[in-house]
Amino acid sequence: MFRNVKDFSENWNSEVDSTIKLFNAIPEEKSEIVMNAPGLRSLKAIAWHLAQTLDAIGGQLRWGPYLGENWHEMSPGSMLDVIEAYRKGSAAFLADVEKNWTDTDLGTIETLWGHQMSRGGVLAEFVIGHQCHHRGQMTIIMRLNEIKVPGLYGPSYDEWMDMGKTPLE
Ligand code: NI
Repeated sequence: MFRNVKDFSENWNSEVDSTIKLFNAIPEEKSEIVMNAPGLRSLKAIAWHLAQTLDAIGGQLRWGPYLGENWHEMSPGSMLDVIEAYRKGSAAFLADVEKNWTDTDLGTIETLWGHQMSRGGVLAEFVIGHQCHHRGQMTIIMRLNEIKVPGLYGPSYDEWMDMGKTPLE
């Protein structure tokens, strides 16, 4: 969990950069491929889910909305539209947190979809952890569809190859 706003801000900025790096690697023509099981999301659908997540959480905890009042009725459009919406929403969220939240607020106990946890815990698990979870799914779908995967916490296989090095086993 986060106990101070400044630590969250730094971490969030870095996570947003990573998410945009991943979204930017998805070619439009491959963004709507659905893998071979009924009901699975496409890359674009997962990316759009991440753009909407802050407002979905905010709807429960009285934050936002950051994409707009009608965020739940919006549709994603192109990958570039998704990236723009994600960029706008994540920046608006951070501006709200930095302006209106105190370190003490992060200790407030919240109820989110039946889970009780501190607001700093919500930031760690439902804001950042949830995003990492879906990015992991996306990198698998990307790999299986021959889309180059960017490294986020370290070089990806493709980046090792581009550097002319042998990827770690
Ligand atoms: Ni999700």
